[in-house]
Amino acid sequence: MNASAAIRKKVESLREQIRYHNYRYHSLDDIEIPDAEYDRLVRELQELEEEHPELVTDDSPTQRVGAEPSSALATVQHRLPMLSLDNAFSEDELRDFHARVAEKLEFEDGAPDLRYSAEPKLDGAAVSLLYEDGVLVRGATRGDGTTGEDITHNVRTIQSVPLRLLGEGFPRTLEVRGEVFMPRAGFEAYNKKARQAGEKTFVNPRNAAAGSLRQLDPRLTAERPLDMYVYSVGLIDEGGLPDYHSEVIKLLQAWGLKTCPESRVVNGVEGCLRYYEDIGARRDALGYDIDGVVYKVDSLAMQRELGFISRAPRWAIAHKFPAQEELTTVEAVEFQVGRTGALTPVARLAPVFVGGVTVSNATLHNIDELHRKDVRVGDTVIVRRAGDVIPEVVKVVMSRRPSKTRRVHLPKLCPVCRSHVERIDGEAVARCTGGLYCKAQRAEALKHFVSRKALDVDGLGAKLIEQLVAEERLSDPSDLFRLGREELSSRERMGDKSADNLVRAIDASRSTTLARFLYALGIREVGEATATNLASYFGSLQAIQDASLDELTQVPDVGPIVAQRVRSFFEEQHNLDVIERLLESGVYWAESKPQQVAEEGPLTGKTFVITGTLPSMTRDEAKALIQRQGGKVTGSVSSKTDFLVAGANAGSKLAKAQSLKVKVLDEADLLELAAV
Ligand code: D41
Repeated sequence: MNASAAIRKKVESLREQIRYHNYRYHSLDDIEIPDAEYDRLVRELQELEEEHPELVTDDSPTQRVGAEPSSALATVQHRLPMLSLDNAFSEDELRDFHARVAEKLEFEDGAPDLRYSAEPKLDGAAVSLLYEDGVLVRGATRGDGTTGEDITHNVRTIQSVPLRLLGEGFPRTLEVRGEVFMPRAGFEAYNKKARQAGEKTFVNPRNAAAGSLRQLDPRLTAERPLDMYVYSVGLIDEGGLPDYHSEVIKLLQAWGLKTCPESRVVNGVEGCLRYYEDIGARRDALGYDIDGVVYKVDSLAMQRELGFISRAPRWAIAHKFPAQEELTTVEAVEFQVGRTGALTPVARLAPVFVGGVTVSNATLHNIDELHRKDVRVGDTVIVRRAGDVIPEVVKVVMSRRPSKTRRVHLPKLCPVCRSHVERIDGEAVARCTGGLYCKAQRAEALKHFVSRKALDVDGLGAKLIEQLVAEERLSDPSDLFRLGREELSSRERMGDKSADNLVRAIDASRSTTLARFLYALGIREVGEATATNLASYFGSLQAIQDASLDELTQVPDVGPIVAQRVRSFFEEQHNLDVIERLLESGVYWAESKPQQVAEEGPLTGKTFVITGTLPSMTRDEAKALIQRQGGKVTGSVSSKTDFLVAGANAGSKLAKAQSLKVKVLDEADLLELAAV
């Protein structure tokens, strides 16, 4: 049957896409789509070419699977081709493989106990090492199996590759093959460093390994934490080998080559499947990325008998794990509010099967990460789900970005309660300021509200609070004071007596102190000590509410960040409403006289700012000293500042003071001025 114009067009389009991704992968070391997607493109093209052989051309990517050697590295001809591996994507495909093996070997009983050597399928780069008289003379990439690239200078930098074999008895010429990979810890550490230095990071450990091997400068390769496991013998000359693959592996190990410690001999398909399960369960703990397991018929005589078809041996197969990376599209970017008010951007995705489950949400961690990856609605993205880790967006496929997309911004208002969102300079996390008011934070905030150092309601446990919040019985904290004993005693594990006690405890908690109440509000950074300081300094809630940033920083222990938190809290109308309703419900305390520090002293009338690290006291101690002597301490330098006290590593405040001609003191000057 002749191919239609539509099929010709499809075939050409697939070829173009595959060539493009080959180039990205091999030449640029910068992949755009996950492997599984690339494999599907190739499979689709192979199938179309099988159905329509007249469409096959010499330059089709299927006729040259693998890499084109980079022009800068010398090419190497593999005298014995490096074979490829067939894949099994399911148990059925594995059973089919075994059935073919048993049939070809003329087993009548299906060979239930046939010995296989099983090992993890490392996700790295296939490499050939050539030893002459025990000396490493050449390293080469697999390339397309026939022609690879000379990477001798780079493999020599890998610590686990012996430059000279140990012991004796090895063939005069010995070519071994294996996988070069980057262990996950090394990969993470490398990327962390690169990120800090503002350099390019690797998308995954496999790319890192392949990219590192193709460096022209071995000094660069030497800095990469590469490792290599050897998994087979290629060419040999003047020497023999044992009868079983598993014994060959032991021998290679004895000669100083590194082999995978997880390799095992197993019996029949059932043994293979148990091995697959076991490695699958331990996949995340292995320390390196694998994408499946490889089974090899253990007997070399049987291997010879089985031979190969086209480029793949009939005696080996790769049993793949479900792909951990897939492509999908972003339908929305939303912000989730956590129990502590942190906003986390989340990508809502077109559902996709990845890492063994269907995924429709992926975390973007925080707003910086979102902006770094620049994920937009409508984008095609790579999602990754490895092990039990929450799915994440790895990167955007920029070439597939539709026209007219918009950058996603941090919302100004909390998506749950419409309170203002606050992000303190230099912090990765943005937070809702709604605390007790915000539904997402209510249960957590209420647990804090009733805790021992706050309003101290005895007998109101975390479980009960969560139940009551879920039932919307505590949609406002003041609802606490309207809980009746009937509704409480009707609950599981809550008798009349404990319900009575709880109602009494709630009632008693109305009488409190300003410090406890402030602490109970759950303002970020306002712990018990800070709440106590604020309460005694200002004496009344109203005074704290009315205090400016400058006034707040007068309080011992309160710096600019804490002051900002307090201001943001009281600027939020929702929070004032919550307080109002609590007071209406009968919460009360005795107010006291403000105990503002300013005593008369040598520093009376003078305003100070403190910055940097002082030689013998902390900034808080310096602040206390200034206040004891009648001075005032504020958080930022302005024309009203009289003195800047600067220690080591003073930054922008010092520069500002100099530009405003504010007098700068060191610790000794301060001590002198304070007359101590
Ligand atoms: O871990 C691997 N990636 C791996 C790859 C392995 N453990 N064994 C392998 N065995 C072979 C044969 C059976 C052909 C000796 C392989 C590969 N081949 C292989 N790697 C890349 C292409 C083929």
